Amino acid sequence: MPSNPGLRLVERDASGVDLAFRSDVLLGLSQIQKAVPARWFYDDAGSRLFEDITQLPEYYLTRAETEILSSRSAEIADLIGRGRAVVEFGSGSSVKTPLLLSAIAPSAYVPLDIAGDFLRASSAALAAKFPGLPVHPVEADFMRRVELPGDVADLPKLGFFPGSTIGNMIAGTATDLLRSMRATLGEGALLLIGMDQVKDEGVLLAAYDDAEGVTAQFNLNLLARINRELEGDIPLAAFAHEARWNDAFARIEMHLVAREDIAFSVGGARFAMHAGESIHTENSHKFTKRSAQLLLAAGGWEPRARWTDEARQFAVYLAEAAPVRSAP
Ligand code: AVI
Repeated sequence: MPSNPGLRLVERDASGVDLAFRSDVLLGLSQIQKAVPARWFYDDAGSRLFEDITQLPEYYLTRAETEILSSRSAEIADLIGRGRAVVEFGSGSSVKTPLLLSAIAPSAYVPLDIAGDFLRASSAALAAKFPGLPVHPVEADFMRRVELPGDVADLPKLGFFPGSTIGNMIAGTATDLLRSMRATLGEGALLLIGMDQVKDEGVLLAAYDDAEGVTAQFNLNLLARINRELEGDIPLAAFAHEARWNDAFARIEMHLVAREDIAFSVGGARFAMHAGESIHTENSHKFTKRSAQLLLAAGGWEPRARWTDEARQFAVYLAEAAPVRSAP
């Protein structure tokens, strides 16, 4: 295994329990507003459910971003130029990544992901689609600076972070991530990033509470995972999925709301909830032109171009690593 300062191995106890998962859940359930970080949604079942979400009629994000990448590919390619090494933060989508790579003739592709199995499978699929393109998967936690493979060190870089995943972080974490990306990619780098837009509340609520109930299953799978992996006995039927618009923070919040007074245990610890109390499971921030610009600037990136889909629901930004300055 290559030495990599960004690498975070999954630490497990003797019975195979992921220690970070257990500590996040036990700590999160002990707070006054119970909360579990959204990154724990994505076990195998959760990842499959998320794929299903991206196909839902109400979940416009994936379609809108794909529309931008395909309809504006010539302009995007013109601004990026040829020969950059594309560094994708995440394992890569089977549709969006090939769209970008076919448009810009890159010199290499470097997907970064902490989930090694997923990373290897998606890298192999991509290498088969682009014979001749060097593919260097790196198993790493990209929330911190990652040392890229020597083969791409001297190439100009393009970071790619689609899907509006940046919206799943609160402002401080999102800023830290943008700064880590800048440190990973270095001087002269570009970043192509998807950011979902503030829009009609009804459209947003439907996207996170679909008629078929797939998003509800995705949310409830977190409790099923806790029961499976952390010896929990949480009664799933006692919880209802709820999507809320938090206007002060311009974000959709997902909650699991107790339908009745309940008590349960996780990993030997006891918890109780009153009817109506919730576990906060996700934030999905939405951006305006100004708030997106401000966040990118705070993270050390200067926006160079912005594209939206026809219905103006979603935006893709191209930003350039800002020179390090000490004056305002
Ligand atoms: C991965 N992320 C950008 C999705 C979102 O829209 O915030 C996760 C998701 N949660 C519910 N539906 C989709």
